[in-house]
Amino acid sequence: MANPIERIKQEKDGLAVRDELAHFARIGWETIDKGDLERLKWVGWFFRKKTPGRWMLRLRLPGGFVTSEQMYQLADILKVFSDIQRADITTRQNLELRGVRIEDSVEIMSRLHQMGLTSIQSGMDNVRNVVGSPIAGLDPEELIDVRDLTYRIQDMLTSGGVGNPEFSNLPRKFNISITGDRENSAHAEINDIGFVPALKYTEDGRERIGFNVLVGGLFSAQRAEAALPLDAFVEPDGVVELCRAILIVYRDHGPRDSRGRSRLMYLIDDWGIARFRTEVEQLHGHLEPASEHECIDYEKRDHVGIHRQKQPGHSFVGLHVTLGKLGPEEMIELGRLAEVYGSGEVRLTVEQSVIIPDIADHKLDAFLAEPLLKVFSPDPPKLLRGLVSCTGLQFCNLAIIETKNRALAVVEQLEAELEVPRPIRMHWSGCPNSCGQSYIGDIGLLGCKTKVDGKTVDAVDILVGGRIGKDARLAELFMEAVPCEELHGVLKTLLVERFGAVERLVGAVR
Ligand code: SRM
Ligand code: SF4
Repeated sequence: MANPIERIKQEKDGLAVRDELAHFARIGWETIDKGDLERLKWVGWFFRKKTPGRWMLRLRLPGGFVTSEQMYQLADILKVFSDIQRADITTRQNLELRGVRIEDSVEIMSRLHQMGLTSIQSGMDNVRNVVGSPIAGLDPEELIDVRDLTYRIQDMLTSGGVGNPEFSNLPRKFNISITGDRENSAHAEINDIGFVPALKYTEDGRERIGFNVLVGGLFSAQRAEAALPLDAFVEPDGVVELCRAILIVYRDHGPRDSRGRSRLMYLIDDWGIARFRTEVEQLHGHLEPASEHECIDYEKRDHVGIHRQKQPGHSFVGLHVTLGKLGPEEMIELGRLAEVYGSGEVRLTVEQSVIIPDIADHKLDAFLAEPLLKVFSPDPPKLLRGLVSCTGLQFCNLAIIETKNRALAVVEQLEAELEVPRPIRMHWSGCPNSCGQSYIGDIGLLGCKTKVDGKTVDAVDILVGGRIGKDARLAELFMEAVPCEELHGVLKTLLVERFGAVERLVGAVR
């Protein structure tokens, strides 16, 4: 029996609402029926039950690349159309614009189109924002600059941003990651397809650079699973076609009965990886076996701070954006800094922060003295530096607990009390869906409820031990249903006992 979302899609394809926006803008949010409220996510418009009438608009920014001009224009959309004038950097290197009205959707979409951006197919049963290395083209040690590939994958998925019915009815959401650096900077292992750099050598010793391919990674309320090797090596020119073949196999054969077991990994469970590979080969043609020389050599960095680029005399500087929250004035300022000191480009990271590339040595001191860097620091305190959080109760329809404000309050308190030897990646999610990527945190938190003295209170499951980069592995459950009231004490003990934190001397500064 088809699940309710499958029925909605059978009645009318999600992408159909693309051509009906003027109608929805005219009739207003109160009159839009339930099916269309879901379908509007196919064009990036998310109805928010918490703020009826004020929607969230999720963009697509492959690889997290944004120009200064786009930052100015997006800030202007917030100023003109949003009541709360806020954007959030997401855990997929993307932006969500908050507080916008469907009544203004035609004008907003036209503005997006004019600035070369799209929000198409950014939600529901589509391929989400393609994540990639945020330091592509800058990193002195990268094997492949993946910028062009992130755009080519997106163009294939969305027919150049206008929408592609070929991939608008997948069994479920689908995530793609591609990196050419040696640190797995976009977390291949937690994506449905992950491309990681690898080398092969021909018989005459010539080096071939390409990617090994992982498949089936997912987090959901039911399951958290790292992707499996497909045993395939592909050269850069073959990436787009391999994505297409995998997607067609998933689209045509993926399970659709239950929303809870319809991600790609469930098809791989049903078939086994060997049959899945054979089915992909039947569409794609012969797949070359994976390379033994996979090039994830380092612990992943967060890219915060000053880093030398491959271009002599230039650096990229990573700025920490607390919990990914941006206001229009800050967006304008980021755009201006990128224009004045860099090359007019801002890059977003999966840690919900930003990178300004291409800063010439002679401009670096002046850049570092800019007032915005007091807010978006290149050298934040260690616990704050590793803090990531999903949207949580403030706006999310599925949230069980409030996240961002709570996460910040706990970290500030801990930061005042403890000296930690290194940044600790603390990843918060307001429910078990793990949008805040809790399973890759040193410490991961998943919102839930528990009972204290007969009263239901906010709580978290605590995960520990996620590792990223080389030898990535998912975090494991450490404590269940810890009431948020007790969280400070529990985290403090955990940081001391497992992460080498020590009490600060009274009055000590960091
Ligand atoms: Fe997510 C649903 C926010 C990354 C797993 N996610 C939602 C919704 C749409 C629920 C809703 O309608 O309210 C949330 C919107 C809240 C809002 O107003 O912002 C939401 N997810 C987010 C974001 C914004 C979290 C953040 O603060 O950064 C991230 C947006 C990424 C983007 O730009 O596209 C976000 N979500 C993720 C990730 C992480 C990732 O992609 O690396 C995951 C886990 C990885 C995965 O998908 O395998 C994730 N979100 C989910 C799930 C569970 C999926 C499943 O298979 O069951 C849901 C619930 C669902 O789809 O039914 C969900
Ligand atoms: Fe919402 Fe849960 Fe995702 Fe957080 S993890 S954004 S609360 S669905």
